Amino acid sequence: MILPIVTYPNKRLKVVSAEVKAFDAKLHTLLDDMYETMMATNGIGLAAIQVDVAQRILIINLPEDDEEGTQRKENLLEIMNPVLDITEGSVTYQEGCLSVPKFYEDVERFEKITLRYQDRHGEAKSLEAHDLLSIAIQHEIDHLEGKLFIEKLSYARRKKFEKEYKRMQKEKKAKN
Ligand code: QAP
Ligand code: CO
Repeated sequence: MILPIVTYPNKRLKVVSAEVKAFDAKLHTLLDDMYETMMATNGIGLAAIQVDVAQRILIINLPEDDEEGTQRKENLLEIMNPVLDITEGSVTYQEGCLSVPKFYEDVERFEKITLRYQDRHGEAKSLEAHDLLSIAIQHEIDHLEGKLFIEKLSYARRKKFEKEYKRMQKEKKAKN
């Protein structure tokens, strides 16, 4: 089932998500629905709070490195209760977010991270990530803390964003 995406400035996005404790059929249905929702909206990463579930759940499905940039389900990462262990370096990448549609801006992140988490069965896992995967994980972990990438912008860029975003919302309203 495709779920509605919560978009900025909805205050639900500011909620700090709670630890996942039940690794049951309900969680699995949510993970499947999140995947379907992400695919339907052309996303590469999604946190549960973006579909209004305040639990520490995120999924990531990066496109292949080939020309088509196909997303393969076997590359899907399902991450519950993530903890960053080691962080290194810094990179800047032009980020977007399904909850902030049609807006992209440069954000600085750690280049390399080491992560502990649980899979859909509650099994402990760990992962070393760099490049786009590292960026995506950090972006999604921020959602679990109620943070959006636009909060990382400079004051001037944030103001420019607010102005553009408001104008876009007005245009959308006029069309409806
Ligand atoms: C987070 O972002 C991310 O504005 C996932 O109109 C960001 O999937 C991971 C999207 C940067 C890695 C690097 C955004 C789709 C998707 C939009 C997304 C839009 C349609 C964003
Ligand atoms: Co996001």
